[in-house]
Amino acid sequence: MIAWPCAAAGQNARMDPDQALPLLGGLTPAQFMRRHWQKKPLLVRQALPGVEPPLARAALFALAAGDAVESRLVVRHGRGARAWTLRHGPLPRRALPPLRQPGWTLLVQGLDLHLQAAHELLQRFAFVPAARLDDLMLSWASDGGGVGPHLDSYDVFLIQVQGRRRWRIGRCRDAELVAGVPLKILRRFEPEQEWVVEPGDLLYLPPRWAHDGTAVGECMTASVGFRAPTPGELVRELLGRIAESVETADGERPYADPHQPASATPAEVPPALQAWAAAAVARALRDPLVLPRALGEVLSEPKPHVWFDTGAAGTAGAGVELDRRTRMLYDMQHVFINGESYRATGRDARLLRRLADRRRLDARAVGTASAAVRAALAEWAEAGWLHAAGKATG
Ligand SMILES: [Mn+2]
Repeated sequence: MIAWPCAAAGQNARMDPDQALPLLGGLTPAQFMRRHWQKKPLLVRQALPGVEPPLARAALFALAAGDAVESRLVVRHGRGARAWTLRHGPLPRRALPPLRQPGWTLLVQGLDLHLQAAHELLQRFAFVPAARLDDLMLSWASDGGGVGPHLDSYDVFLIQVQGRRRWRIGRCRDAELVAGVPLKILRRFEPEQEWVVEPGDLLYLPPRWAHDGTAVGECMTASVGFRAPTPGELVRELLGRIAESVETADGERPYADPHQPASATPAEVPPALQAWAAAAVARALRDPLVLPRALGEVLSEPKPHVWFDTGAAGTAGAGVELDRRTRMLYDMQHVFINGESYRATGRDARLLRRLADRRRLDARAVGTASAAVRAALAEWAEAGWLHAAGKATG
């Protein structure tokens, strides 16, 4: 049943930006990124011919009943503009309407963390940097189901995996929302284009394109989602990380003011304290590697509620493969894995970058690794962050 037709072809191979892909309707990833990414929509008929849902309806419903995944139920009651209800999971089966009741949708987030097939589908989009890739969501809808016309702040690839869905899309001229509903539904939506998609079809939408998808009979749609940090989120996380390293580095000596004169204006912040604060912040950022290191650690941090199976079998003599939950990134000085950073240079760095890009190393490559790299691989295997190749849990 788990049979993305993509599982074999090109899996874990190096992504060639100049190779035309059926997935992109014959465009190369380079052309797609230039012409469409963050710019304009693209509909590809039969991008993934023969595609099958990564799991059956009953299994999706069962997953939504547990608290391991983030799930939502959206129900439309009749035609009224405000007749929508939203419920967050866990969603036991009895919380879901009958299958024959039209107009409802179940959405399950982060399927790539739970299912190898979903992870592999997400990896088809590795022509976008991993730091930007977020997750694979799967939605099931009864006839007429959808979440209403809306905008997203992120790019999305919508893959029809079962049944048919009518998509209507348009530029957003008016972002005003319908008041008094638990969903963000556009008050005025003027579709410019409309398609009925079938299994295997793919629709790419840039951020802030209005869209409305309605199931034509029951259907399933997979969404490849992206992440784009806002300055507020990112600065908070970066400065939090940097603060931790400052605390351990200089033992936190408090401000001292042996030359403070007696004050006639006690409410005034002492200029010496202002200067000291500015110097402390500048000192924390003085090392030019501090910021890129914190960034890599933040970007490679696993999502909340991600747990690895520790103490797995050793990888001696075998190739290695990253666990599907592992986030591994690098920059010119570091390798980052699941929120931790390592300095790596020369041959070690080349090998670890290859592991990060392709998510696997063959036995020969592991055999040439230095003692330091082999020790790191053993530690990561013990932590459940990688496995002997071919033994990835499915
Ligand atoms: Mn959307």
